[in-house]
Amino acid sequence: MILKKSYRQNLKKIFHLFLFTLLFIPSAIAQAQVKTKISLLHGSHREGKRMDADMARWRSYGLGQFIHWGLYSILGGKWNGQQYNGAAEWIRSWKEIPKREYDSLYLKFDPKEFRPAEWAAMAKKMGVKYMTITTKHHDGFCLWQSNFSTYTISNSPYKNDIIDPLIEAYNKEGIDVYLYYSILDWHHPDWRYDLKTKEDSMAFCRYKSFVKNQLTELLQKYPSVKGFWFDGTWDESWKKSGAFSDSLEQYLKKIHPGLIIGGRLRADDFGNRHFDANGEMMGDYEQGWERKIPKTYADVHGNDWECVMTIPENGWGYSQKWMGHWKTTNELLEMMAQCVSLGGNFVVNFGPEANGIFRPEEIKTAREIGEWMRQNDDAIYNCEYAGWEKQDWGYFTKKRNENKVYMIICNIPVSGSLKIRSSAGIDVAKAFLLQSPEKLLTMENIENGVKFIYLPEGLSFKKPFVIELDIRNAKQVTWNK
Ligand code: JFZ
Repeated sequence: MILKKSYRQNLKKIFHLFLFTLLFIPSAIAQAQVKTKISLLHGSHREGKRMDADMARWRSYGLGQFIHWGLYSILGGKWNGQQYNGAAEWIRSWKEIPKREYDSLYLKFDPKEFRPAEWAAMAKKMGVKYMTITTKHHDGFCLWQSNFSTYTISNSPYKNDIIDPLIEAYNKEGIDVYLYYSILDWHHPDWRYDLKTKEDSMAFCRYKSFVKNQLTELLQKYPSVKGFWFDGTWDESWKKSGAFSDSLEQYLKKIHPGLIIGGRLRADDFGNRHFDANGEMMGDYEQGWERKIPKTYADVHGNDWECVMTIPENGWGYSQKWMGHWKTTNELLEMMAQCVSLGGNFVVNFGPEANGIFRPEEIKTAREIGEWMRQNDDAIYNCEYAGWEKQDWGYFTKKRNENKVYMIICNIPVSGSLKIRSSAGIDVAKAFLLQSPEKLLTMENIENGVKFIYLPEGLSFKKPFVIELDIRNAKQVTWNK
């Protein structure tokens, strides 16, 4: 009898345990899966955006200028009369070109027409708020007088530092300067693509010290720089150096508080780049939007970001022949509107000739963008994602901390009426063309938040144009960010 009873009890226990397993274990596993984060020593170190004043300034720029200038500018995409089909600044990697000959080009770098004040004046007129210049591209040639290399401007016929007067001229115009620096270095004897042998690791160790020395030197020489734009970080050697790049970033920020570094410098413990193994962005802003623009706000995952764009199809350094489609000013303006509407900055690249002169197409583009900016920059500077549903006519931007939403219109519907749908709780008090604030536009309410805004008849536009919406009831509303 006793035996039988305990047997029954045991059965009951087993049954309960079975039930428990059935009911709770799967949900426990699911919960654990949601919560489990891979523990990383060198992943992202911050949740959400950087909220300090330097980053707020970066966020307000809207428009920037990129400059690619170096030994490749001498060749302009051609070698021995043959056209290189890749990006002009990559020509050294072409099998047609003997490396020793490319590496001797510094003996010809003598930009007699280089006038930093004119470069800065052009940029100022274009309306850019920040500029990024190649201090050292993949070919390894340094445009500044570095004490850690002989392959620098000091040993060219020009001799003078390029970076110093450029920073001075741009800063004088109120434009912030950032330094492009390629980790990948085709010239340096200690650069390695991968670390396969002990010798590789030793050489790369020396290379890492060289990088640290050069970056320290740049910050010491040019204390007004706001950040670095790192590139050439895709090779195995660097991907295996996550601990180093992490400590390097922290060190640079320590010696230069406020420094801004994008997500293209580091690799995590497993060699992931841009985003760590948990999908978190490394660095201060997402640096992967290269010649492409996100389509929706969800695509930027709540991060700060910047898009860098070429005017020709591809190619950043000067090319005698611009390949593919050349973007028109209107196309670039629309791209800028799209970027700002999704909370990013838009950066247009320039590739001056080796003598220091910009090609006529670039001068024209800069002038035309500047003409547009002079009339419409309210909709660009210090603007953010509005949180309103995108409409076919163009892009919404919102002035940070103000009750102003802008419509940047790139396509006018044949009806002449522009549909808007504001966020819940937000109403539009008035709408007017930025160019004529005294003439209010007619609005028609359709349903909750949906309105039509009517354009005056007979208007015709050859460029994107802006309507300002003064919004109300904004105080009760949390912006959808
Ligand atoms: C790099 C360089 O190789 C190029 O010469 C230029 O300087 C450009 C701005 O940066 O090219 C890249 C880098 C990253 C991507 C594409 C091209 N990317 O993330 O897709």
